Amino acid sequence: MAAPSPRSFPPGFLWGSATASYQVEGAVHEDGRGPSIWDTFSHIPGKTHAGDTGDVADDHYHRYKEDIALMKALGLKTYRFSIAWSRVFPTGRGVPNPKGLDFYKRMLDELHTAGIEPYCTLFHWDLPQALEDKGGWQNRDTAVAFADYAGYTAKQLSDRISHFMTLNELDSFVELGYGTGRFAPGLQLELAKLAQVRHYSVLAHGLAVQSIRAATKAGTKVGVAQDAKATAPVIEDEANIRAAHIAMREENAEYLTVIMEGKYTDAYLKKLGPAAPRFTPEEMKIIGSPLDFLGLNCYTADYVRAAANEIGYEQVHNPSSFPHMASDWLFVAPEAIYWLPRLASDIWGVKEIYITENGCSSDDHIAPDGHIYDSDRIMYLRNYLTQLQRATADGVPVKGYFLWSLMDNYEWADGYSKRFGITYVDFQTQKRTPKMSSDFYKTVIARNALA
Ligand code: PNW
Repeated sequence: MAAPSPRSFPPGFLWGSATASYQVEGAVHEDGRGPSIWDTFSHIPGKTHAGDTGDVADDHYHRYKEDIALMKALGLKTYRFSIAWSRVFPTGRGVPNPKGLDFYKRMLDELHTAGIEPYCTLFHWDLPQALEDKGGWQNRDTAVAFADYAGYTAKQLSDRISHFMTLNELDSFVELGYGTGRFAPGLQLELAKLAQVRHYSVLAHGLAVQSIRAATKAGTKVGVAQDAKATAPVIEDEANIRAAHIAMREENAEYLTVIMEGKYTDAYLKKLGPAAPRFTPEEMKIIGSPLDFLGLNCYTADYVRAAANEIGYEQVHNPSSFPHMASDWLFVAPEAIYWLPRLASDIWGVKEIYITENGCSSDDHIAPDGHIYDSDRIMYLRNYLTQLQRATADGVPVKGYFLWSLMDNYEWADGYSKRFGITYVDFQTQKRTPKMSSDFYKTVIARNALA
């Protein structure tokens, strides 16, 4: 037992790591898996870094036992993974493919043997291509199909999993997939159509909350994993903190706020004007279905300050000298992980929060002695965990933390050029080598504290 430290986390704090199906599994043609939009997109020349695809990725589909051994060596209490919809329903709906679920059952059994608690995400962006062919998230039917798949899958796995998340990062797959086109399916919709896609994404979440509840055994907990904008006060004084509260609701109006409140904010609808989504009161009730826990993915902050304008805040944009990690969007803003759960708990009274992702990319290299000295990742993690400890010490109900990621993997449009793992993966040989940050994280877990 580690001695209590002033920088301890609460007893029983759940230390974990996270991955996602398309980023690690590979085996894209195996056991009846149907194609997803990421198979299609990544094979279109010019869409991803160096034409990289997830065809093989970490070959986790075959190496999951080795990967769970890595988790065990770290002392992980929990592991967040996602299910590939098109393994379970190769065309998104209809007749299920039992071989697809068998893989997850094997993997879950191995986790349980290792004493690691699984947290399951039902959608981490790999939409079945057959559904995209019918309009994808532009089609309301996709939300219904998702709820059917989620309910079926949760029922099949209810004996092995007690925590389910519906969707991962709604704004990433909607805004980047249907807005800028940087992610699959690579569309650039006009604002009104995009706002309708946003609406169907939150509707899919709400419908799935209901179908998972109906299908699983009592005590099963349902949540979401959302990278809500962390509207941190640029200076922590009363006026700016008040501004951060307002900003948190408004900057997250299209996703987290509507999920928590079952209502779009007036300012959001006004801003969209004629491009506002079409919705019914019944849909809004479904979207606002109460959750058992809230998962927040946290990478960086959106700094705000008080302003004497109509809305009461303004964003403070980072100057070009603001430090960032290997990914140029990943500004180092440790207070994000204090303010994000704190504001969610203050505003919506959330009682159970998990940081479902936090981590960073680094230009990792193997040193002549075979080690990977990722001191910048350790710096990043130490600073974020210090702020997370500050949150728990202030009574913010954060129950666990999932480091992104257990190992280097397929970083979407950036392919294999950005490494987020605390384990180095040689993508030629599939050899895994824990980085120095693994040692750091192992120490934090063992002590349940920062030094
Ligand atoms: C999250 N951006 O994605 C995802 O949930 C993971 O799948 C991903 O690997 C991880 O964070 C690291 O990127 C994001 O460009 C991808 O702003 C891109 C952005 C943000 C989040």
